[in-house]
Amino acid sequence: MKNQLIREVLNDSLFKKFDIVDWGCTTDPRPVTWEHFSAWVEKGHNGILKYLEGDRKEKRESIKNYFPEFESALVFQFSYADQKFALDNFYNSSESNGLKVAGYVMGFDGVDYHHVLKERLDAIGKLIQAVDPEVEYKISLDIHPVLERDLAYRAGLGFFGKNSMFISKSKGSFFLLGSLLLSKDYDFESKPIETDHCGSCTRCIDACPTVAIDPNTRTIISDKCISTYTIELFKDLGEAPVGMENSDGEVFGCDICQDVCPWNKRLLRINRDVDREESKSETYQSIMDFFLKRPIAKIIEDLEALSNRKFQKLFFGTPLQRTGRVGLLKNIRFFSNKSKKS
Ligand code: B12
Ligand code: SF4
Ligand code: SF4
Repeated sequence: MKNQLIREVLNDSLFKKFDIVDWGCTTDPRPVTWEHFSAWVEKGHNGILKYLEGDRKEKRESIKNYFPEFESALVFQFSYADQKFALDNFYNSSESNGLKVAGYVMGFDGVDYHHVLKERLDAIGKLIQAVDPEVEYKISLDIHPVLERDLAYRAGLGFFGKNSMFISKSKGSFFLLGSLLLSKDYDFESKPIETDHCGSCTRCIDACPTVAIDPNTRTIISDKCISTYTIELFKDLGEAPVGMENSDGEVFGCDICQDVCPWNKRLLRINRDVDREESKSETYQSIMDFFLKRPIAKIIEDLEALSNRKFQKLFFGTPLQRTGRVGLLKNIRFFSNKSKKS
């Protein structure tokens, strides 16, 4: 009975409201790719991402290490594909200054998805608790010690691409994953495990400017990845990944290995008639106006003149806060130096 009522809560209008393009469930707390992940860390491929080592690595071996009451997970795919494609239209326009931020940055009106999706997941958790007050839940959203791609795989939502992205045949890869870990199993119908759909394609591997994809293991060598350098490295230590000079203005995150993927191109093609407008939100526009439309020299001048505190205030609640003023200056100077050299 409760199963039925909760199933009714998880309805299409809720999913539409929250940009959820697919969802699934799994009851197994143990990742099937644990050995794969562990070997990646043992090889040191996590690089500067020290939070994936030691205890925090071990915790990922079972969801029960994070949430002992775990009985099932509801895994959601939150799409930002439309805003990503609108952003690409902007990059191709004469208004663009040539700098790029990753699609997910602008995908939630310029607001940090950790805030937006946490609210959505909490709202769903509360709806479930309204039906079953005894159920407890915990959120898994990026920063929690859960192998999220593995969880989504077990929920039958897609496959692991050679670019290491979790890909859905019908939704591409421009979505984020977020899950509700529940202390009960409602016995929802499960989806079959998806098979690999990369075939002989190597487009992502060929397109990665820094050769960060290890084709044998389908993993990323973190320190070579532009995403790591531009988001996770907050100081200017003078060493950008070799090959970054061949990238295309990526100053916060990188979408290159997804842009070339046929599964995203297909999504764009089948939805070609969708009217994609840029968000009108103030936060979105403030990032566009400051970073993506003005001459690069002027951006550098303004960032140099700002205090760290003022920067944090200006970009409060956006993904850019993570890297901060100094980290962004490092990234933007890289492209300024590059264009001076060429
Ligand atoms: C650390 C991290 C990073 C690191 C390392 C990325 C990486 N690929 O390992 C850096 C900073 C580089 C990064 C970059 C990005 N990230 Co990130 N990141 C994470 C984080 C926190 C952990 C990932 C991790 O453990 N990596 C280690 C590898 C070994 O594990 P994995 O990525 O889960 O990959 C699994 C599959 O590769 C699988 N597998 C694949 N092939 C095969 C083959 C065999 C035989 C087997 C057994 C297994 C297997 O096994 C792995 C272990 O489960 C997750 C959130 C989370 N808690 O999981 C987000 C996450 C993976 N990131 C995400 C995003 C959006 C990005 C970026 C697109 C952001 C951007 N635009 O710049 C890029 C994409 C780069 C890329 N091509 O992967 C999303 C991905 C959503 C999706 N559709 O896949 C996640 C899930 C966050 C979220 N909640 O949505 N990220
Ligand atoms: S995100 Fe960019 S740098 Fe990282 S693996 Fe993909 S293409 Fe290479
Ligand atoms: S570009 Fe090709 S090889 Fe890479 S993830 Fe997409 S389908 Fe797989």
